[in-house]
Amino acid sequence: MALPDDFTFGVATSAYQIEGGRSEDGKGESIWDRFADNGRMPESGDVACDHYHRWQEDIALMGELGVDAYRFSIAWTRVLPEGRGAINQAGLDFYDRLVDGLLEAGITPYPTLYHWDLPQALEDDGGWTNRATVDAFAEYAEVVSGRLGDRATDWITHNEPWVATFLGHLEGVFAPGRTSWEEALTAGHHILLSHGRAVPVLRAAGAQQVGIALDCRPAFSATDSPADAAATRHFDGFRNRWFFDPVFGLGYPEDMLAAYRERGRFVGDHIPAEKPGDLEEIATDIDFVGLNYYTSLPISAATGDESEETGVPTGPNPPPGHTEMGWPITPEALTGYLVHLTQRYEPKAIRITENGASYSDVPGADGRTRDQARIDYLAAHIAAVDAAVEAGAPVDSYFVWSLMDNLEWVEGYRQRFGLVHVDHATGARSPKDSYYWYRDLIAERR
Ligand code: IFM
Repeated sequence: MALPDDFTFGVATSAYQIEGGRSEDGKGESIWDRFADNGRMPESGDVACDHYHRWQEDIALMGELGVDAYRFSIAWTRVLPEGRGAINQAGLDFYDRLVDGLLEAGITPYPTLYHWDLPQALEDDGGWTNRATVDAFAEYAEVVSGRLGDRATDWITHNEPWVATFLGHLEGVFAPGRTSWEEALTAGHHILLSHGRAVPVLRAAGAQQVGIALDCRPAFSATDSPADAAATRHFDGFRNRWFFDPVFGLGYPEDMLAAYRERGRFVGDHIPAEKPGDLEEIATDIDFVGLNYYTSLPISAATGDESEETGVPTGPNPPPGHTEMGWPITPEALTGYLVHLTQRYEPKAIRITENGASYSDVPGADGRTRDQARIDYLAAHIAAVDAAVEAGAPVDSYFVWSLMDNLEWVEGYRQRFGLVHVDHATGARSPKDSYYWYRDLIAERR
């Protein structure tokens, strides 16, 4: 392997997907609590994996796995139940204990400030469409890093702004369920701006490495036709460049601004939410960019240049070459995309902050979960990262999504991404074959 000796191997989770403890110890309501209450999900995260109570068991599982680092997210409403103002010390205490427990186990904590669970109180005031939420986010960053910044050195501001922006504010299939271009472009801009505003706040509290986790869908043209090539370029702008470009100081892509103007998404030269100085703030210096990678897809004019045709989630036995999310398995595109990011943006470092696969294997009569398909997926993608490093991409970390089976948002609990099986009726955890495979890979490299 070309991966350097100090390469970091980790696992990732997020608060709403694992914690449960919905209203415990003063936690406030988030937009996902409300979304679930409104019947927009098959199951809620009220209990999830009950990590709020079982966190010590989960740290022990990570300790045995031998990971270097654990990426988790903070529930904003545990810390600031109303989004800003009164601080809930009990919520901070939870993350304080978690960080101490991780450090005692020799695992580096990687807190992510925002994995989509906006306080409902802020949503009631307009949420991310309201510029005041940018200030609220900076205050939240200050409160959390003020408590954890003496021990947590590696921080991520946002997880997957594309999802929060477009699934949450344009397609309305994720919380908060808004459905307008104007709101989506405004929300996305404020999310990016809040990233830029939070980075210096985190640094002031002691953070040494700060970045943002951007998701991507590398796209390739389904045919050689000029129409499909144009659709692919537009899709890449919509899905990828709209976030990567401003974070790396290139501003919003000119071709997309022109296309959005032409399609009547906004009037004027800039998206209306953008104020002088915003792009400079968004382009604040970061230490790494996180990349969440799962799949890539062919684009054609016929399938559309703004709809994500990644496939229909299935049950067990997905079509060959697909995971149960319906996503094509395309590790080679990861190598290509890492090289592309390196050339286009020259990041100081790239961290694969998520990569993994959904397969619903469960323990057999002997208690063993034979999830060979997940092992194959992970092995192929780690090899793809290795190839990218060989080609010069500065990738220094890889996090499996996910430590354990959890709430896959609007898919509920049926989609299982974990290295550890979770029986959602009892909360019982049991490591799958992939867990032992990953453990051995890490051990062998050491
Ligand atoms: O479960 C999600 C996670 O919350 C964000 N990235 C993609 C994962 C799988 O869909």
